[in-house]
Amino acid sequence: MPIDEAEERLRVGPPADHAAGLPAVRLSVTNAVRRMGIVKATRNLLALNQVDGVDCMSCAWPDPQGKRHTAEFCENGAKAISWEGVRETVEPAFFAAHSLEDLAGRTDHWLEAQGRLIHPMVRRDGGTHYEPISWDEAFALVATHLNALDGPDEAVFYTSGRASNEAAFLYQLFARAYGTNNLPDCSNMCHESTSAGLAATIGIGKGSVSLQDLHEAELIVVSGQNPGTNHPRMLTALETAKRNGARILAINPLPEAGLLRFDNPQKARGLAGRGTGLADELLQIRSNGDLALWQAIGHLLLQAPGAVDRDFVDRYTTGFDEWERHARAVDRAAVLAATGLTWSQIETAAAMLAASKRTVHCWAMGITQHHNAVATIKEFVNVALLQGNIGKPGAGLCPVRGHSNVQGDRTMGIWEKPPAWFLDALGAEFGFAPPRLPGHDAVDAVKAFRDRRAKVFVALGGNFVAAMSDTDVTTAAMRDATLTVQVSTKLNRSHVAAGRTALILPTLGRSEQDMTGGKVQRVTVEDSMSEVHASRGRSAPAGPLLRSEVDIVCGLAAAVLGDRHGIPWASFTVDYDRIRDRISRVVPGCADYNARISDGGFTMPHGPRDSRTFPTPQGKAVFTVSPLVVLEVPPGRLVLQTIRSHDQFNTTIYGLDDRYRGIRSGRRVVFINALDLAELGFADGDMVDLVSEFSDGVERRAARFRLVSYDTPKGCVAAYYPETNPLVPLDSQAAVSGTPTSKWVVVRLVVSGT
Ligand SMILES: Nc1nc2c(c(=O)[nH]1)N[C@H]1C(S)=C(S)[C@@H](COP(=O)(O)OP(=O)(O)OC[C@H]3O[C@@H](n4cnc5c(=O)[nH]c(N)nc54)[C@H](O)[C@@H]3O)O[C@H]1N2
Ligand SMILES: Nc1nc2c(c(=O)[nH]1)N[C@H]1C(S)=C(S)[C@@H](COP(=O)(O)OP(=O)(O)OC[C@H]3O[C@@H](n4cnc5c(=O)[nH]c(N)nc54)[C@H](O)[C@@H]3O)O[C@H]1N2
Ligand SMILES: [Mo]
Repeated sequence: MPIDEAEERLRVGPPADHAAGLPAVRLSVTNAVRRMGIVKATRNLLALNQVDGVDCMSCAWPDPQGKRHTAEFCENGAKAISWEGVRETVEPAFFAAHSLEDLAGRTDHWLEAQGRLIHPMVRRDGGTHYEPISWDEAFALVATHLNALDGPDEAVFYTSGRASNEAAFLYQLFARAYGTNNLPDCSNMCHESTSAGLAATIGIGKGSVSLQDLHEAELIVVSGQNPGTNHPRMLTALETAKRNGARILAINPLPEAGLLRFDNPQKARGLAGRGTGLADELLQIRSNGDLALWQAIGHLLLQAPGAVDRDFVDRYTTGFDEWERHARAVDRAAVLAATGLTWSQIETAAAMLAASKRTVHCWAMGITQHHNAVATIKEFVNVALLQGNIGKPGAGLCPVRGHSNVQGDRTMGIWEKPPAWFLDALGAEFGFAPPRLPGHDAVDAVKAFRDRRAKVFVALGGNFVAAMSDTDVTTAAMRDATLTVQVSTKLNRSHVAAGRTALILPTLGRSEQDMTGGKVQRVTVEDSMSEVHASRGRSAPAGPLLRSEVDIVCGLAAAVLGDRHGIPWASFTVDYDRIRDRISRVVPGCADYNARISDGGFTMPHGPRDSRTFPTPQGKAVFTVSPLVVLEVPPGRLVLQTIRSHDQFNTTIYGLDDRYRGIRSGRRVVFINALDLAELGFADGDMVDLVSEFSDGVERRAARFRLVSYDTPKGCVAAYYPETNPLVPLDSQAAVSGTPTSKWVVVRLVVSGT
């Protein structure tokens, strides 16, 4: 990946001790006006997250019920909507002037900063440039390729979590009617471990809380999450909970600003001071120490008077005795080695849990992107079950999702391993026999292209090449595809590292008015707390040729399938209510879909949350036993975690600053403990290359990072993604979920250029 020249101006200052406040408001508004102009900025920002407004695309945090603020958005939501609403457009002339080779030499930031894609483009086999193509010809080209494959499993249909429920439902229908379950999505790299861990224990792969539960909690545990940057509106909920008397326990290797204090920009009081203190305790745990920590906490809770909800355990769970035996025998030395904490710190945490009758457990990527992520999540569940913290007000499990509709996409059937009942319902509704073999997840998809078992890649959004692990392997694999099709809003690495024939199909963003079929259409999304609601774009589309995702999926499906199975693709584009009628008959919990979203939305059913019914094979919630494995790091090596800066959305780099961590004008930094610097013979400011070491014997390298002395546990370093993705081996995956271990990469540092 090319390196930004601006990196030369990289400056490092002290990290912030609190999040948001006045700078956040000022930045979000000036940014929006600069990118969109004042009229569009005002219209878009005021519609964000309002009833009948635009659902923010920056994260999956829910909107408050009832009264909302006039400005119901955060700094990063404003960035996301401004980034979509930019005035710049990428015309066909741009592609005539820039060959693929030229584009390959540009940075990710530069590519996206060119503006909105507005014309369908094709790179023909052997061509050096993208050229314009008509929609009809583009659809026909896809049909020719897909219908010439030896079998439907040679095609892969990827989805990024921004797609609406309507687009996602039709897209999986298209893939399955074509004949494959090859439906990898960004969840495979994100919360897949959560879905696996929760399904195995409480019977449903989704969180069990509402916003109100956070407000009413006595204790909120925030593990492996940086809400100040990635879910800023969660800070408002934490602030409310604090005001109601809650305590907060943060578990994170880094003292993230948003976990420490929050200066609420929506309150006048917040504009002046340093706001509300959030975390009462911060455990600076070593990377991947969480499984050990929660086993130790379980052990201590068994001995704490009144900490166990025996009645809940007896009535609603199974497997307790075995878990108890294992928890009582926990290996203290192993816990201390894995966590890097002292026993008394762990006792403090356990005492906070013991004292709380209503605890919410929140978590994100610091938990899910590890080798034993699924086991860790099951251990959260063990402790929640032990204390009866599921299915009562103020308590529960709260995986905090990333992409704004990643949860809804899964509900709509974007899943490479669909359950049989879903396929039965889909087949019955549309009169065909869906394929039954499980499909490829994200990692398997790369391997299938690498090994030439797959040939055509279709992406509904996202930036697969940059988001995936092992960038060099992924890039080579995708370049080998006979056809890649990207439905996109902005130019990115996946358009450059494209197949031999490559299509870019430009689409409307969520903030734009969708007039498909000649009427105003709305779409729906499901947030992290299973609330489904409508989103309606307001601003004029970036270009006259743009089509909605629904329209593009229907165009592709009609061209590829013709009238196979008699699915009325064209009719869906006339009125999205027709799609929702179909969803209501296929997806449980979606009855009366159209009526209920017109009425402000609804909550998807969730047995454990609603009635303490656990849809597991045993009919009860399941205590599970996971062996405590302490991962070894060879001498002189460090564990790298790959994280987001405050100025990016996944692979979209808005700018080169990370205000909260004291970084300006650069991204190629490695945060490292001062003791490691000294031990390894380096100093703050030195330039190094990172070399990752893995059991396959391959040494992967990423060049030119500046070392930054930082408050991170000894042995644990951090650097930004996607620059570090070349270091994550494709085979380095979480057990069971297959998620790339983006938070556990063993590296050594070498002096740059040697
Ligand atoms: N502005 C903005 N918002 C976003 C995104 C974005 O890129 N920008 N991305 C969206 C998406 S798709 C997602 S999934 C979410 C991601 O939201 P987060 O999960 O908050 O994202 P990361 O930056 O990966 O942060 C991981 C956190 O886990 C901590 N951590 C790392 N390893 C461990 C560990 O072993 N144990 C513990 N306890 N903690 C650990 C890190 O120090 C860091 O604070 O945000 C969503 N929202
Ligand atoms: N090393 C490392 N790798 C990671 C992670 C990590 O923490 N560390 N995190 C992982 C996680 S949690 C995730 S979710 C994935 C993210 O993986 P993806 O979802 O694939 O990637 P994004 O960067 O969110 O995709 C950005 C692109 O989406 C397109 N886009 C934006 N809006 C729209 C829209 O409305 N419609 C359409 N069709 N396209 C749109 C634009 O063209 C933009 O360039 O990355 C994963 N990769
Ligand atoms: Mo994500």
